[in-house]
Parts: sequence; structure tokens; C-alpha cells
Amino acid sequence: TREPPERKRTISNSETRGCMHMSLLNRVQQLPKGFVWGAATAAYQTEGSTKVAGKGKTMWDDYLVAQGRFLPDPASDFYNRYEEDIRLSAEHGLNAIRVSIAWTRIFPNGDDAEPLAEGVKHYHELFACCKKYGVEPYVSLHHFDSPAALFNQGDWLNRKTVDAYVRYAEFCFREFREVKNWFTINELISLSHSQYIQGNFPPNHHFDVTSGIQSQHNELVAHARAVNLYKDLDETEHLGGRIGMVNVLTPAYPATDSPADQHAADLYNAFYTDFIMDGAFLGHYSAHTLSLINEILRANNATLTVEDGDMEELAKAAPRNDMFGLNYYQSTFIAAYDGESTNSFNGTGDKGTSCFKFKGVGQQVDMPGIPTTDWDWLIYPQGLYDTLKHISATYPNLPVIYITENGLGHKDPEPDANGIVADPERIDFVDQHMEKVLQARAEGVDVQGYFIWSLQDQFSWANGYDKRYGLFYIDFDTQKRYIKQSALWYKELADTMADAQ
Ligand code: BGP
Repeated sequence: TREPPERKRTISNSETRGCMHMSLLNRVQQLPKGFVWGAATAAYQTEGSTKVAGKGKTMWDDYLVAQGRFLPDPASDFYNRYEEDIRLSAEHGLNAIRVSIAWTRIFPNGDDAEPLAEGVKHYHELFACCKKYGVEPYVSLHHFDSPAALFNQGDWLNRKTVDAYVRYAEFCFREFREVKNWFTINELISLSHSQYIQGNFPPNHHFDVTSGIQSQHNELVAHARAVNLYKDLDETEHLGGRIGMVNVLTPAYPATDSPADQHAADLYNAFYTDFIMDGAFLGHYSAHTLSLINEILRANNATLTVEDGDMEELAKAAPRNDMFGLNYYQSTFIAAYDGESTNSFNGTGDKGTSCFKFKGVGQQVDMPGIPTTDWDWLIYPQGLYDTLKHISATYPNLPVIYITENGLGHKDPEPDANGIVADPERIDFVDQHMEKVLQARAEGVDVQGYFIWSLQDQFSWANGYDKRYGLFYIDFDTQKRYIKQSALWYKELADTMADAQ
């Protein structure tokens, strides 16, 4: 088998880490039968084959060519090699995988009259393969890959995209009845932030606050319409599955105890967390959230338009979500800031090159003593615990939670002579975050699964192929898969859970 002789060394190659890992190994035995132990992927980051079988362009195709840094082909060649990756998943103890359907493999322009038969067949085959290996698919309908034809007309800012998305969702709900776990949209906030505030996703607007808040709202409407549609269809057509949303939460802490910094953190949390969580799980924006959002809008001469029927749609959907997918990577520390907005994005892994100052909100500050990745992401497991506790206390409608992404982007070394990749940093990262999940669970937060980001190495939207996250290493020239130490450790946790049940 693939287990290398140094497997034990991975688990306890330093006394401290060894103790920590043993503690997690002991504690995962408390997890209930059926705890979901998975890994996550996204269509556009893994599939490659962007020009086959009539697939339409996404908002990324021409953009990545023009940018000239890296291309989406062949990515991890998952379009052709999914069976190998799903087999590896099963062999390493995973019982679930997050995948997304590429909208443009089904409807190349987003709103075509007829679906593409080959795209439909491809996903039926993928789901059949998951079933064959006992790996349950959790399927997102939209993971950052809007059809270019709709993106060019304003993407989520244009209600035409919302209508087309709902038609695409309806097609998928009826067609892919083998899918029992649906996610509507991946990380609503990341799209808005990266497209219109941070400017590192197309169309690369910086601090376009009107678009930033409007796209959040419109994505929420799309999410709510998809949830309501699924639940209504389920009543008549017995789809028999579950639906929810995935969002990334990045809690902001005040840089100091000063009231000004506290207020800046509140503003940041309102814009980056509460607006979407309120809309999805309260079904309205709370008065507190709205007053903070209005303060940000005023400072930036920005506006939000709510159309007739939007709030009714949100209110109807809020109690109908079956699950919430929480992605967590990092936290942030915010200080008050009076100047103009400015930012620089670290998309290269040159540590210390990012800066973010948002007029009317606050500025991100370094916190000595808190480690960061090469991409300047704060490694702060406490933020995951605090977030879990906060959302479960704040949203009575909150359904069961899955951690749908958590992981470490790292410049991994190449495989060693035995073909194994040493990634102890990733093991430590997951270990520390899982401990916080278990702590929150022990205090009553209903987390029922954990998906590491990511299953295999894939390309990162704004960072390219050097920022690796996978359990499985990919040599992108040959597409050969190698096992990382983290995959062996992940399997050991899975085996320990299974043995205890
Ligand atoms: C999430 C996305 C993923 C993935 C991950 C890592 O925001 O859902 O698609 O990319 O973050 O982020 P990055 O690739 O920017 O490091």
C-alpha cells in the first residue's frame, strides 16, 4: 500500500506536536457516527478542459489570458482524472467530497434554451463514480465561475444573472436527483469583495462600494430563490435532499481596546459577515447591521437598491436552509482609519506585501505574535471557535454547520525519494483548527462535518499554481499525484473515528 515507513514520524516528530496530535486523535473518537470527513474542490480550479464538449467561457477565461500569469488548463485535469482522485479519497478515509458543477458545461451562455448533453452526462458520471467509492458529493451550483456571457452584462449586479441562475438551478435539481446535498453559491462575500472592493477578481474594481454591497444583496436573493425553489419542488417532486449556502467568515477584532477601533471592527464585521448572515438566516437585515452598513455607504457615497419582493424572498428562505457551509481561513485585526481607501493584494506569496485600508470602515493592522502565511493570512484558530460560537448564538434559524473549507496555502516541497511530500505545517494548521471545532461542538455548536481545502493541489484564482493546499500533491507538468504526509495523517484521524464507532 501507499503507507511509507515514516508514517509514525509524521505524527510525532516533535514532542509538542506529538502531544497535540495525540490529543486530537483521542478526541476525534467522540465524533458521532456519520460525521462527514471530506475534502473540497471547485470545478474551475480542478477540471481543466475548459474548451471541450461545447463548454462556454467563464468570467475567467479571457481575463487569465490577458493577465498572462497562469492559465486554467490543465489545472488538476479533474475532468479526466476524477476517478483517480475519488479512489484516492476513499483510500485515505474520506467519506465526502465537495465539488461544483460548471454552469457553462450545462448552459454555455448561462441562459441557453437547451442544456448541453455532454456536460450533463459528465456530471452524472462523476456522481456515479462518487457512489461507487462511497464518497458522498456535496455539490455547489456556483463557485466563482459565472458564465462570461452573463458576466459581460454585469454578473450578479444584473438581475438577469439571478433569473438565469435560478433556471440553471432548477434544471440541476431535477436532473441530478442522485445529489442529496446542494450548496447554492460558494462564498458570496468573497465574490463581492474580490470583484468590487479588493479588485483582484474580474472586473477588478477597487472600493466600488455600491457594487460591493449590491452584489452581496443580489447574490443573497439568488440564494434565497434557489432555496425556496428547492423546498417547493421537494414538496411535489420529492427530491429528498438538503440545501444550504456556503460563505467564508473572517472575523474582525479591534486592534486595541479603544472605542474607535472597536467601532471600526464592528463596521468591518457588518460589511463582511453580518449583512450576508442576517440576510440568509434572519431573513432581513437587523437594525444594528443596517445602521453600520448605512454609515459605510454614506462615507463612500454609495447606495443599495432593494427591489420589491426581495425581502419577502429572504424571509421565506431563512428558516428553510438545511445546512450552512462555513469556510474559515483567517481572522483580521482592524484599527480606525480616516483616510482614503487603498490596498495592495499579495498574490505572489511575498510575505508582508499586503495592505488594506477601507474608508469609512477601518484598516487592517499586523498583530505581533500571530503567525501569518506567506500570503499574509493570519493563522488564528481561535477565530474559528469564536465564529462558531457567535453565529450559533446570533441566528436561531441556523441549521447544522459543516466546515466546508479550512486549510493552509503553502509552498510545499517536491516529493521525496519515496514519493511522499512533507507538509507538517498543514498538519499543524488542521490540527489546531479541528481542536477548536471539537471545543465548539463540546459546547453545543452543531458541527457535523469538516472538509479540508483542498483535496488535491489546484490553482488559486488570484495566486496561481504555487499556492498549494491539497492532501494530494500534483506535478502539474505530468499530472502525477503524490501523497502528502497530511493525507496520511488525515486518514489516521478517519480510521480512528471509524474504529470508535
Ligand atoms: C476560498 C475559495 C476557494 C479557494 C480558497 C483558497 O475563498 O472558495 O475556491 O480558492 O478560498 O483561497 P486562495 O485560493 O485565494 O488562497
